[in-house]
Amino acid sequence: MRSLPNILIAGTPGVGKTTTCNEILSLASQSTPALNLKRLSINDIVKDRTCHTGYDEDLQTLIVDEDKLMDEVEKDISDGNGEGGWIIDWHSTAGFAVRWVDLVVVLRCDETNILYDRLRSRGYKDEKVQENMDAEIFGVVTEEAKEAWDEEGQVVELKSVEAEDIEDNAERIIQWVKIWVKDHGE
Ligand code: DAT
Repeated sequence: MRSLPNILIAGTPGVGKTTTCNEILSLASQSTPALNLKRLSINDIVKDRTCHTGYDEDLQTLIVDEDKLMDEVEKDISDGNGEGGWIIDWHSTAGFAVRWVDLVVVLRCDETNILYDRLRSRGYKDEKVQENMDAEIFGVVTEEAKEAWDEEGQVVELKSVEAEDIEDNAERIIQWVKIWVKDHGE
């Protein structure tokens, strides 16, 4: 039984998932009482536990072995009797079992010039920048999430354009966690 919810922070690369997760964890530790939220960085799992089959030079990305990756994710999520509190971030919701996740937050940056600059400053090549820009414009991540999590309110989109959005979003997510805890309390 979970005592804290698991939250998947999803979105196109560059929308601010890592920054938002860090802010959520920082606010969680400052809460009274502190919320024991933990980070599950899927990027780190892919690299550290070799959940990939090689590197795609054109798209400058590791070719993810989704089955292996999801086995690893399930192990971590089930750890400690599945007590929950995982803040998971990944560019996609594909492969995640609906039952693992209580809330999917899709971060969105509809100011394409801003997203373009963020992706460029990472040294991404044209093809990779374009692929990600297209995904963001068409709302691919939200669509995919809504197909899987079909209950009202389980998928929320939050704007992540300006620096203050990071704080606002993290604060909203913390408030949501507190309400979840109250609703699911013993
Ligand atoms: P992601 O983890 O989604 O790939 P990130 O958190 O690494 O994204 O952010 C990429 C860069 O963009 C990083 O330099 C921080 C900046 N950034 C992201 N979201 C932002 C926002 N809402 N306001 C200002 N800067 C932001």
